[in-house]
Amino acid sequence: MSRSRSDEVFAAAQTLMPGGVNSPARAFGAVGGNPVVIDRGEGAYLIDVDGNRYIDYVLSWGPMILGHCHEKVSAAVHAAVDRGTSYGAPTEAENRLAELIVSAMESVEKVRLVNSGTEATMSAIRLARGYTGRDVVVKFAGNYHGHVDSLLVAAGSSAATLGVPDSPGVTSGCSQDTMVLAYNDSQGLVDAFSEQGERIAAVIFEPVVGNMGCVIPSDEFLAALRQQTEAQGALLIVDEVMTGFRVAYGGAQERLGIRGDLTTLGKVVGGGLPFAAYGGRADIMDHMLPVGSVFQAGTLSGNPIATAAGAATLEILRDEDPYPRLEELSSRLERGLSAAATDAGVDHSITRVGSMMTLFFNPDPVTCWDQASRCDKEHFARYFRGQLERGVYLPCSQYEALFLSAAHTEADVDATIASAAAALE
Ligand code: HOZ
Repeated sequence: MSRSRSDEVFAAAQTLMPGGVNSPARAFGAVGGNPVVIDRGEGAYLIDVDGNRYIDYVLSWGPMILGHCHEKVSAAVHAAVDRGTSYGAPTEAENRLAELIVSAMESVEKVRLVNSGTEATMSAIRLARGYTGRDVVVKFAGNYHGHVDSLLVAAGSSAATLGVPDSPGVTSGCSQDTMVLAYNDSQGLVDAFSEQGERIAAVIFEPVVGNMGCVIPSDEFLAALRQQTEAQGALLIVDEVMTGFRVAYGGAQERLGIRGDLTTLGKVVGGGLPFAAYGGRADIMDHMLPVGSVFQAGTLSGNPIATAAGAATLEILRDEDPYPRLEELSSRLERGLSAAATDAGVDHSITRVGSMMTLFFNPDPVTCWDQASRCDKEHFARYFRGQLERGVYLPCSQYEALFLSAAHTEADVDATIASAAAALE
């Protein structure tokens, strides 16, 4: 497969942007070689600037649950563009999307629309601190909540992939009120609350982790999160940027039967446009300015094009309910990948929740960062490159989940399994 044009474009990009990318997750730092430069998306596929076609399991790192260029989403975006691209004033379109979010997610009574997952988590943390009058925030090693200074500590995703889980530039002042615990360690959480409970404003967590690969919380851990925060007057922030409208229409909270005080959303909720949101109990959300006094603002917040894409996407998900089919398709891929790895004699474990999944090059089930960090990353890199050469576009890190879309077919999945078998040999 030739990618000469891709290499040319990327060489130019490196002279213009640090590392040639606008987000380090896209650099192939952990797998070697140059990133593929994309020309366009079509349903479940990406086509690069050399004309090569790939089955896409990155899906823009999650948002494109309907596949690329869904007819109705594209039509909604075109119609919105024709009415103006930004007004910086209230619109009916904001109500429409806010209403969809509030009806989908039981724990969200009021919502604020913003532009990125980072902005959503940053604002939710500020609100939690403003509401409780406390400073400390608990997060879990290997969870990633965007590049918020105070949360860029023991962070997953590209921060872990590229070796900066604690980034330079984050001052000790910013991170001194962040307490890092191990995911799925219920006792650790109980101990932290018994020692520092009165100082803890919030616990933020990924209800299904996607940013150290796909990792599932135990029932015991979920129960401890709710009990400890409730008993000690701290807020539970469920970071559903990756899982919201992805693992179920009502997100991980619906799927796992949990309820947070605040929820952060991004990715699917914006239908592929820069859009995110945070919301939760009305009495907490009303602490935001202009009702309350916690500050957060944004020129492009609730942008009409982004809200059009988001609302169209959610309406399709609500009306067409692709989740049962996504479950079947994803389970077929899980079984096929696992069988291919077993047949090739590769030590592995595989974790899946709905249409997000990770094949870990680790014989043990991965339940926390300690275990995730022990994966054979060299082997992952060889597998990644083998799949890419065969036209399968996977996340370029062992510490990211792959995603399926409603546009994927059984034939795509079977082709992926066949190419995995060849790549794993
Ligand atoms: N949140 C994304 C992956 N976990 C990162 C996407 C990006 O940085 O481009």
